Amino acid sequence: MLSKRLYTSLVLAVVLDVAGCRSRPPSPPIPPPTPPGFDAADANRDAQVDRDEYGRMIIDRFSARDSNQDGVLTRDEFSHLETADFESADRGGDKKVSRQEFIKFRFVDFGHYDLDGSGSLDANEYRRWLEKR
Ligand SMILES: [Ca+2]
Ligand SMILES: [Ca+2]
Ligand SMILES: [Ca+2]
Repeated sequence: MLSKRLYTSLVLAVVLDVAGCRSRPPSPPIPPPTPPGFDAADANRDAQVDRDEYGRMIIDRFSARDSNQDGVLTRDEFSHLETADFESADRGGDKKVSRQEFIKFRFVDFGHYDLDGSGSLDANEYRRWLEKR
Protein backbone atom coordinates (compact mmCIF):
# COMPACT_ATOMS: atom_id res chain seq x y z
CA MET A 1 0.00 0.00 0.00
CA LEU A 2 1.44 3.37 -1.02
CA SER A 3 1.63 5.98 1.64
CA LYS A 4 -0.44 9.07 0.94
CA ARG A 5 2.69 11.16 0.77
CA LEU A 6 4.36 8.90 -1.78
CA TYR A 7 1.15 8.66 -3.79
CA THR A 8 0.83 12.46 -3.88
CA SER A 9 4.39 12.94 -5.05
CA LEU A 10 3.93 10.28 -7.75
CA VAL A 11 0.78 12.00 -9.03
CA LEU A 12 2.56 15.32 -8.89
CA ALA A 13 5.49 13.91 -10.86
CA VAL A 14 3.15 12.55 -13.54
CA VAL A 15 1.22 15.82 -13.76
CA LEU A 16 4.43 17.84 -13.99
CA ASP A 17 5.76 15.50 -16.62
CA VAL A 18 2.61 15.83 -18.73
CA ALA A 19 2.63 19.59 -18.23
CA GLY A 20 6.28 19.65 -19.19
CA CYS A 21 5.51 17.81 -22.40
CA ARG A 22 2.65 20.10 -23.23
CA SER A 23 4.58 23.28 -22.59
CA ARG A 24 7.46 22.25 -24.82
CA PRO A 25 7.04 24.09 -28.11
CA PRO A 26 6.57 21.77 -31.06
CA SER A 27 9.88 21.47 -32.85
CA PRO A 28 9.74 23.34 -36.15
CA PRO A 29 9.70 21.09 -39.19
CA ILE A 30 13.22 20.60 -40.47
CA PRO A 31 13.37 21.76 -44.08
CA PRO A 32 14.83 19.11 -46.35
CA PRO A 33 18.43 19.96 -47.15
CA THR A 34 18.94 21.46 -50.58
CA PRO A 35 20.48 18.90 -52.89
CA PRO A 36 24.22 19.21 -53.52
CA GLY A 37 25.07 21.90 -56.05
CA PHE A 38 21.58 23.43 -56.02
CA ASP A 39 22.53 26.59 -54.13
CA ALA A 40 25.61 27.09 -56.29
CA ALA A 41 23.55 26.66 -59.46
CA ASP A 42 20.77 28.98 -58.25
CA ALA A 43 22.70 32.19 -58.93
CA ASN A 44 19.78 34.58 -58.30
CA ARG A 45 18.65 32.73 -55.12
CA ASP A 46 15.01 32.30 -56.14
CA ALA A 47 15.01 28.60 -55.18
CA GLN A 48 14.72 27.64 -58.85
CA VAL A 49 17.34 26.62 -61.37
CA ASP A 50 16.17 28.23 -64.59
CA ARG A 51 17.46 27.49 -68.09
CA ASP A 52 20.20 30.11 -67.95
CA GLU A 53 21.44 28.83 -64.61
CA TYR A 54 21.20 25.27 -65.85
CA GLY A 55 23.19 26.22 -68.95
CA ARG A 56 25.94 27.74 -66.82
CA MET A 57 26.01 24.64 -64.67
CA ILE A 58 26.43 22.45 -67.76
CA ILE A 59 29.29 24.61 -69.03
CA ASP A 60 30.97 24.33 -65.63
CA ARG A 61 30.57 20.57 -65.77
CA PHE A 62 31.94 20.48 -69.27
CA SER A 63 35.03 22.40 -68.14
CA ALA A 64 35.46 20.15 -65.11
CA ARG A 65 35.34 17.06 -67.33
CA ASP A 66 37.66 18.45 -69.98
CA SER A 67 40.76 17.32 -68.11
CA ASN A 68 43.23 18.26 -70.87
CA GLN A 69 41.42 21.58 -71.48
CA ASP A 70 41.35 21.17 -75.26
CA GLY A 71 37.74 22.30 -75.56
CA VAL A 72 36.31 18.89 -76.51
CA LEU A 73 35.46 15.79 -74.52
CA THR A 74 36.89 12.49 -75.66
CA ARG A 75 35.89 9.00 -74.57
CA ASP A 76 38.43 8.92 -71.73
CA GLU A 77 36.86 12.04 -70.25
CA PHE A 78 33.63 10.08 -69.67
CA SER A 79 33.58 7.26 -67.10
CA HIS A 80 33.20 3.67 -68.27
CA LEU A 81 29.59 3.79 -67.08
CA GLU A 82 28.84 6.60 -69.47
CA THR A 83 29.51 4.93 -72.82
CA ALA A 84 25.89 5.38 -73.88
CA ASP A 85 25.98 9.03 -72.79
CA PHE A 86 29.12 9.64 -74.77
CA GLU A 87 27.66 8.08 -77.89
CA SER A 88 24.39 10.02 -77.57
CA ALA A 89 26.18 13.28 -76.98
CA ASP A 90 28.59 12.79 -79.90
CA ARG A 91 26.09 13.70 -82.60
CA GLY A 92 28.72 14.25 -85.26
CA GLY A 93 30.14 10.76 -84.63
CA ASP A 94 33.72 12.07 -84.66
CA LYS A 95 34.47 10.52 -81.22
CA LYS A 96 34.61 13.97 -79.71
CA VAL A 97 31.92 15.88 -77.84
CA SER A 98 32.09 19.60 -78.41
CA ARG A 99 30.78 22.06 -75.87
CA GLN A 100 27.73 22.68 -78.08
CA GLU A 101 27.02 18.95 -78.34
CA PHE A 102 27.36 18.56 -74.59
CA ILE A 103 24.98 21.45 -73.92
CA LYS A 104 22.39 20.06 -76.35
CA PHE A 105 22.72 16.62 -74.83
CA ARG A 106 22.19 17.90 -71.29
CA PHE A 107 19.34 20.21 -72.25
CA VAL A 108 17.26 17.24 -73.36
CA ASP A 109 17.16 16.36 -69.66
CA PHE A 110 15.93 19.76 -68.61
CA GLY A 111 12.48 19.40 -70.14
CA HIS A 112 12.28 15.86 -68.88
CA TYR A 113 12.88 16.84 -65.26
CA ASP A 114 10.89 20.10 -65.28
CA LEU A 115 7.82 18.13 -64.25
CA ASP A 116 5.46 21.07 -63.85
CA GLY A 117 6.66 22.74 -67.07
CA SER A 118 7.52 25.93 -65.19
CA GLY A 119 10.70 26.50 -67.20
CA SER A 120 12.88 25.99 -64.13
CA LEU A 121 13.84 23.20 -61.77
CA ASP A 122 12.87 23.51 -58.13
CA ALA A 123 14.80 21.59 -55.45
CA ASN A 124 12.72 18.42 -55.90
CA GLU A 125 12.99 18.43 -59.68
CA TYR A 126 16.69 19.15 -59.39
CA ARG A 127 17.09 16.29 -56.91
CA ARG A 128 15.50 13.86 -59.36
CA TRP A 129 17.76 15.14 -62.10
CA LEU A 130 20.79 14.75 -59.83
CA GLU A 131 19.89 11.16 -58.95
CA LYS A 132 20.14 10.26 -62.63
CA ARG A 133 23.53 11.93 -63.06
CA1 LIG B 1 17.43 30.74 -59.89
CA1 LIG C 1 39.35 17.11 -73.68
CA1 LIG D 1 9.70 23.14 -62.64
